[in-house]
Amino acid sequence: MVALGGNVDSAAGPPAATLAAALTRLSDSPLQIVECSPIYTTPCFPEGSGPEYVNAAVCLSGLNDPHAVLAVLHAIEAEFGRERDRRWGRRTLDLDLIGIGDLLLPDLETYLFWRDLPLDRQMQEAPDRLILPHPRLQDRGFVLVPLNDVAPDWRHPVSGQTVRDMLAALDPDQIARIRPIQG
Ligand code: A4P
Ligand code: MG
Repeated sequence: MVALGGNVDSAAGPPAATLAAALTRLSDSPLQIVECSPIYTTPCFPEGSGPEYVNAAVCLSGLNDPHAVLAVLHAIEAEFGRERDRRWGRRTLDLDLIGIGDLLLPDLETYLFWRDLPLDRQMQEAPDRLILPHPRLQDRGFVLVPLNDVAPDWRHPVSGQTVRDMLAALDPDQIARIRPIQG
Protein backbone atom coordinates (compact mmCIF):
# COMPACT_ATOMS: atom_id res chain seq x y z
CA MET A 1 0.00 0.00 0.00
CA VAL A 2 1.32 3.40 -1.01
CA ALA A 3 0.13 6.86 0.03
CA LEU A 4 0.52 9.75 -2.42
CA GLY A 5 0.61 13.42 -1.53
CA GLY A 6 1.64 16.80 -2.87
CA ASN A 7 1.04 20.50 -2.37
CA VAL A 8 3.19 22.27 -4.99
CA ASP A 9 2.79 22.44 -8.80
CA SER A 10 5.07 20.21 -10.88
CA ALA A 11 5.79 20.12 -14.63
CA ALA A 12 2.65 17.92 -14.85
CA GLY A 13 0.50 20.77 -13.45
CA PRO A 14 -1.17 21.54 -10.14
CA PRO A 15 -1.02 18.93 -7.34
CA ALA A 16 -4.14 16.98 -8.43
CA ALA A 17 -2.79 16.70 -12.00
CA THR A 18 0.60 15.64 -10.61
CA LEU A 19 -1.01 12.87 -8.55
CA ALA A 20 -3.04 11.69 -11.55
CA ALA A 21 0.13 11.64 -13.69
CA ALA A 22 2.03 9.80 -10.94
CA LEU A 23 -0.71 7.14 -10.88
CA THR A 24 -0.30 6.66 -14.65
CA ARG A 25 3.47 6.51 -14.18
CA LEU A 26 3.10 3.89 -11.43
CA SER A 27 1.05 1.66 -13.71
CA ASP A 28 3.89 1.89 -16.29
CA SER A 29 6.44 0.75 -13.66
CA PRO A 30 7.11 -2.83 -12.53
CA LEU A 31 4.26 -2.23 -10.07
CA GLN A 32 0.60 -2.64 -11.02
CA ILE A 33 -2.24 -0.72 -9.40
CA VAL A 34 -4.74 -3.18 -7.93
CA GLU A 35 -6.94 -0.64 -6.09
CA CYS A 36 -6.96 3.15 -6.29
CA SER A 37 -8.73 5.66 -4.05
CA PRO A 38 -10.24 8.94 -5.16
CA ILE A 39 -7.98 11.99 -4.86
CA TYR A 40 -8.78 14.08 -1.76
CA THR A 41 -8.01 17.66 -0.77
CA THR A 42 -6.65 17.76 2.77
CA PRO A 43 -5.66 20.60 5.11
CA CYS A 44 -1.90 20.89 5.51
CA PHE A 45 -0.41 19.20 8.58
CA PRO A 46 0.94 20.79 10.75
CA GLU A 47 -1.91 23.27 10.39
CA GLY A 48 -0.91 26.52 8.68
CA SER A 49 2.53 25.27 7.62
CA GLY A 50 1.83 25.42 3.88
CA PRO A 51 -0.71 25.13 1.07
CA GLU A 52 -3.48 22.55 1.13
CA TYR A 53 -2.45 19.05 -0.02
CA VAL A 54 -3.98 16.48 -2.30
CA ASN A 55 -3.70 12.87 -1.12
CA ALA A 56 -4.61 9.41 -2.40
CA ALA A 57 -3.77 5.76 -1.69
CA VAL A 58 -3.22 2.70 -3.84
CA CYS A 59 -2.73 -1.03 -3.42
CA LEU A 60 0.03 -2.31 -5.67
CA SER A 61 1.35 -5.69 -6.74
CA GLY A 62 4.30 -6.80 -8.83
CA LEU A 63 7.40 -6.56 -6.62
CA ASN A 64 8.12 -8.52 -3.47
CA ASP A 65 11.28 -6.80 -2.24
CA PRO A 66 10.27 -3.75 -0.15
CA HIS A 67 13.54 -1.96 -0.96
CA ALA A 68 12.91 -2.46 -4.67
CA VAL A 69 9.43 -0.94 -4.22
CA LEU A 70 10.89 2.07 -2.37
CA ALA A 71 13.49 2.54 -5.13
CA VAL A 72 10.70 2.71 -7.74
CA LEU A 73 8.80 5.23 -5.59
CA HIS A 74 11.88 7.43 -5.12
CA ALA A 75 12.64 7.35 -8.87
CA ILE A 76 9.07 8.48 -9.65
CA GLU A 77 9.24 11.25 -6.99
CA ALA A 78 12.45 12.50 -8.63
CA GLU A 79 10.85 12.45 -12.12
CA PHE A 80 8.11 14.73 -10.79
CA GLY A 81 10.63 17.23 -9.49
CA ARG A 82 10.63 16.27 -5.81
CA GLU A 83 13.44 17.98 -3.99
CA ARG A 84 14.33 16.88 -0.48
CA ASP A 85 15.26 20.10 1.24
CA ARG A 86 13.26 20.54 4.39
CA ARG A 87 11.63 17.81 6.48
CA TRP A 88 7.88 18.01 5.91
CA GLY A 89 8.57 20.83 3.48
CA ARG A 90 6.41 21.69 0.50
CA ARG A 91 6.57 18.94 -2.08
CA THR A 92 5.47 18.24 -5.65
CA LEU A 93 5.08 14.53 -4.93
CA ASP A 94 5.55 12.35 -1.84
CA LEU A 95 5.17 8.59 -2.24
CA ASP A 96 5.22 6.78 1.08
CA LEU A 97 5.26 3.05 1.50
CA ILE A 98 2.57 2.42 4.11
CA GLY A 99 2.73 -1.32 4.61
CA ILE A 100 3.28 -4.67 2.90
CA GLY A 101 1.09 -7.40 4.42
CA ASP A 102 2.24 -8.03 7.98
CA LEU A 103 5.88 -7.10 7.35
CA LEU A 104 7.65 -5.29 10.20
CA LEU A 105 10.95 -3.57 9.24
CA PRO A 106 13.72 -3.42 10.27
CA ASP A 107 12.68 -4.76 13.72
CA LEU A 108 10.15 -4.01 16.49
CA GLU A 109 12.51 -1.83 18.54
CA THR A 110 13.41 0.46 15.62
CA TYR A 111 9.79 0.65 14.49
CA LEU A 112 8.68 1.66 18.02
CA PHE A 113 11.44 4.29 18.24
CA TRP A 114 10.11 6.04 15.11
CA ARG A 115 6.44 5.53 16.01
CA ASP A 116 6.92 7.09 19.46
CA LEU A 117 9.23 9.95 18.46
CA PRO A 118 7.83 13.24 19.85
CA LEU A 119 6.30 15.57 17.26
CA ASP A 120 9.04 18.23 17.49
CA ARG A 121 11.71 15.59 16.74
CA GLN A 122 9.60 14.00 13.99
CA MET A 123 9.74 17.34 12.20
CA GLN A 124 13.55 17.40 12.28
CA GLU A 125 14.63 13.78 11.92
CA ALA A 126 14.01 11.28 9.13
CA PRO A 127 14.91 7.58 9.20
CA ASP A 128 17.88 6.51 7.08
CA ARG A 129 16.33 3.15 6.35
CA LEU A 130 12.96 1.73 5.47
CA ILE A 131 10.53 1.53 8.38
CA LEU A 132 7.39 -0.59 7.89
CA PRO A 133 4.58 -0.06 8.56
CA HIS A 134 4.97 3.71 8.00
CA PRO A 135 5.45 4.94 11.59
CA ARG A 136 2.83 7.74 11.49
CA LEU A 137 0.03 6.20 9.48
CA GLN A 138 -2.27 5.73 12.50
CA ASP A 139 -2.19 9.48 13.34
CA ARG A 140 -3.11 10.84 9.93
CA GLY A 141 -6.50 11.37 8.39
CA PHE A 142 -4.89 12.28 5.08
CA VAL A 143 -3.42 8.75 4.93
CA LEU A 144 -6.25 6.76 6.58
CA VAL A 145 -9.22 8.24 4.67
CA PRO A 146 -7.90 7.19 1.22
CA LEU A 147 -6.41 3.98 2.64
CA ASN A 148 -9.84 3.05 3.99
CA ASP A 149 -11.13 3.15 0.38
CA VAL A 150 -8.58 0.61 -0.84
CA ALA A 151 -7.67 -1.57 2.17
CA PRO A 152 -10.17 -1.11 5.05
CA ASP A 153 -9.47 -4.58 6.44
CA TRP A 154 -5.66 -4.41 6.41
CA ARG A 155 -4.50 -5.12 9.94
CA HIS A 156 -1.54 -3.31 11.49
CA PRO A 157 1.04 -5.97 12.48
CA VAL A 158 1.96 -4.18 15.73
CA SER A 159 -1.27 -2.63 17.03
CA GLY A 160 -3.60 -5.29 15.61
CA GLN A 161 -5.98 -2.52 14.45
CA THR A 162 -7.52 -2.47 10.98
CA VAL A 163 -7.49 0.67 8.84
CA ARG A 164 -11.20 1.02 9.68
CA ASP A 165 -10.38 0.90 13.43
CA MET A 166 -7.57 3.46 13.11
CA LEU A 167 -9.80 5.81 11.14
CA ALA A 168 -12.63 5.50 13.68
CA ALA A 169 -10.17 6.52 16.44
CA LEU A 170 -9.38 9.89 14.79
CA ASP A 171 -11.02 13.22 15.61
CA PRO A 172 -14.17 13.53 13.39
CA ASP A 173 -13.35 17.22 12.79
CA GLN A 174 -10.05 16.20 11.16
CA ILE A 175 -11.90 13.72 8.91
CA ALA A 176 -14.68 16.14 7.95
CA ARG A 177 -12.18 18.46 6.27
CA ILE A 178 -10.86 15.73 3.94
CA ARG A 179 -12.93 15.82 0.75
CA PRO A 180 -12.75 13.80 -2.50
CA ILE A 181 -12.16 15.81 -5.67
CA GLN A 182 -12.62 13.03 -8.22
CA GLY A 183 -14.24 9.61 -8.24
N1 A4P B 1 11.60 5.99 4.85
C1 A4P B 1 11.58 5.16 5.91
N2 A4P B 1 10.46 4.47 5.96
C2 A4P B 1 9.71 4.85 4.88
C3 A4P B 1 8.44 4.46 4.39
N3 A4P B 1 7.69 3.52 5.00
N4 A4P B 1 8.00 5.06 3.26
C4 A4P B 1 12.72 6.90 4.57
C5 A4P B 1 8.75 6.01 2.65
N5 A4P B 1 9.97 6.42 3.07
C6 A4P B 1 10.45 5.83 4.17
O1 A4P B 1 11.36 10.30 3.63
C7 A4P B 1 12.45 10.43 4.50
C8 A4P B 1 13.21 9.14 4.55
O2 A4P B 1 12.38 8.16 5.14
C9 A4P B 1 13.58 8.61 3.18
O3 A4P B 1 14.95 8.56 3.02
C10 A4P B 1 12.97 7.22 3.13
O4 A4P B 1 13.89 6.28 2.63
P1 A4P B 1 11.05 11.45 2.62
O5 A4P B 1 9.86 11.02 1.81
O6 A4P B 1 12.27 11.89 1.94
O7 A4P B 1 10.72 12.64 3.62
P2 A4P B 1 9.38 13.24 3.99
O8 A4P B 1 8.37 13.07 2.91
O9 A4P B 1 9.64 14.63 4.49
O10 A4P B 1 9.00 12.34 5.17
P3 A4P B 1 7.71 11.53 5.29
O11 A4P B 1 7.88 10.60 6.45
O12 A4P B 1 7.27 10.96 4.00
O13 A4P B 1 6.79 12.72 5.67
P4 A4P B 1 5.35 12.54 6.07
O14 A4P B 1 5.35 12.03 7.45
O15 A4P B 1 4.60 11.81 5.03
O16 A4P B 1 4.91 14.04 6.13
N6 A4P B 1 -0.20 17.18 5.22
C11 A4P B 1 -1.17 16.70 4.40
N7 A4P B 1 -2.42 17.17 4.46
N8 A4P B 1 -0.90 15.72 3.48
C12 A4P B 1 0.37 15.16 3.36
O17 A4P B 1 0.58 14.27 2.51
N9 A4P B 1 2.63 15.12 4.20
C13 A4P B 1 3.57 15.53 5.03
C14 A4P B 1 4.87 14.83 5.00
C15 A4P B 1 3.34 16.60 5.99
N10 A4P B 1 1.98 17.12 5.97
C16 A4P B 1 1.06 16.67 5.15
C17 A4P B 1 1.39 15.63 4.22
MG1 MG C 1 7.86 10.55 2.08
